[in-house]
Amino acid sequence: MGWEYPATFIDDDSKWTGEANAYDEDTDTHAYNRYNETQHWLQLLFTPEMVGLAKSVSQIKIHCKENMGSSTGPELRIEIFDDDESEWVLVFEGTIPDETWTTKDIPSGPLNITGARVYQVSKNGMYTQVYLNEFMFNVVPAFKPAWAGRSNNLLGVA
Ligand SMILES: [Ca+2]
Ligand SMILES: [Ca+2]
Repeated sequence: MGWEYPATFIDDDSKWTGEANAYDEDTDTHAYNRYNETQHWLQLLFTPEMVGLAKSVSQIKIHCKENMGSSTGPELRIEIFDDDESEWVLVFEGTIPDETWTTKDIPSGPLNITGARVYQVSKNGMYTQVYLNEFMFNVVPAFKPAWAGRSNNLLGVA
C-alpha cells in the first residue's frame, strides 16, 4: 500500500530507451523517447501479464522534463489499464511541469489496474523529447461493496 513503482515495461514501437530508469528511485535518471517521435506509448506495468495481479490505485505521480522543447514542461498523455473493464482509461493529457513531482487523481476514483502508459503529445514539429525520470502509483485497499459475500438464499431468493 502507498506509493509503489511499476515492475516492468513494454515499448511496443521501440521508440523509448532506458525504460527501467523511469522506476529506479532516482530522479536524476530517465527513460526517453526519440526526438520528435511523439505518440509512441511506453507501458509501465505491475506485471507483464495484462490480466490478473491488478492493484487498486487512486492516483499516479510523475517526475519528468522536456528536453529541447518549451521551458514549461512536456505535454503528455497518461492512461491506465482498467483490469475489470479490460480497457485503457485516460488519466491526464496536458503539460506536466519540468522537474516537479506532479500527482494526478484517477478521475473515476480508484480502479483495479495492471499499469499505465505514457506518450509525448505531438508538438507541431518542435524539436523535442521527454525525459521520464520517475513514475509511481498510489495503491489503496481494494474496494469491497457492503453486500459482497451474501448469497441470494439469505435474501429468500430461490
Ligand atoms: Ca526500447
Ligand atoms: Ca529515474
